[in-house]
Amino acid sequence: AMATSAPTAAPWDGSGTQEDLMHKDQCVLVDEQDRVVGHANKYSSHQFNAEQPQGLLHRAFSVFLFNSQNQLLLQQRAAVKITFPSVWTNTCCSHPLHGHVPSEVDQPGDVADGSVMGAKRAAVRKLGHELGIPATQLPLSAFKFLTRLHYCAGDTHTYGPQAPWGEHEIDYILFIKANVRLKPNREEVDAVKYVSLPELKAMMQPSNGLLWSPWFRIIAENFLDKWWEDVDRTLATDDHVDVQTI
Ligand code: DMA
Ligand code: MN
Repeated sequence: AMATSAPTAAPWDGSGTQEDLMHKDQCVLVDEQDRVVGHANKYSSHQFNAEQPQGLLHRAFSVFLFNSQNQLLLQQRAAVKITFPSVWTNTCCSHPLHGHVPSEVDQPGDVADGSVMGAKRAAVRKLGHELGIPATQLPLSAFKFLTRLHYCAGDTHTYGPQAPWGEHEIDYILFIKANVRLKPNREEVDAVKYVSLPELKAMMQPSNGLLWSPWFRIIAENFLDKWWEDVDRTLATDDHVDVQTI
């Protein structure tokens, strides 16, 4: 059934089933230097098959939202998500989309000066869609862009070694500190939880049996401690900003 939904002519309004969104959302395709090379819907860009064993490299963003006590908001993805269902992960992840006005597609200069307004606009849109956070509580100026990560991971946990889906992305990391109202969308999110760093470490112990997204694991294992150690400094300075390396 997955291959039969036709894209609709209606303007995107954030609604629809997971399968609709797989066809409507137009991801931004990039090369390894993060230069835009085209666009493709979420369905084709995330397909892992003989023709494209690593899918199509595209842009994404990952938001890490902290409350006033510097606790990180985690989400457990909904069981109905087609890619990476039921895993725990950072506050919100998605893709800047092609064809939105104002644009969600950042140009090289937007990365060089750290502004990445396209990624930030996409983040506000998706924090609203997934978690019901009002845009008024998420000023674009409150987001801090840290760096970009390039990673590739098949959804082997859900679908086995021949997973038909996966992620292959250049992921823009965005930090924000804000006290927000939450009204999770059941189509997207099964649970939310604020945690301190020690609480996260305990939660990630394998003996707990919880599942984690591959991108969150990579970030948690390699970067998160130093970014989270002093969140206020991470947000207020460029100490942890790297606009060069991908
Ligand atoms: C994709 O997130 C982005 C990353 C960084 C993994 P997603 O699958 O949650 O996107 P969407 O909710 O738009 O399907
Ligand atoms: Mn993706």
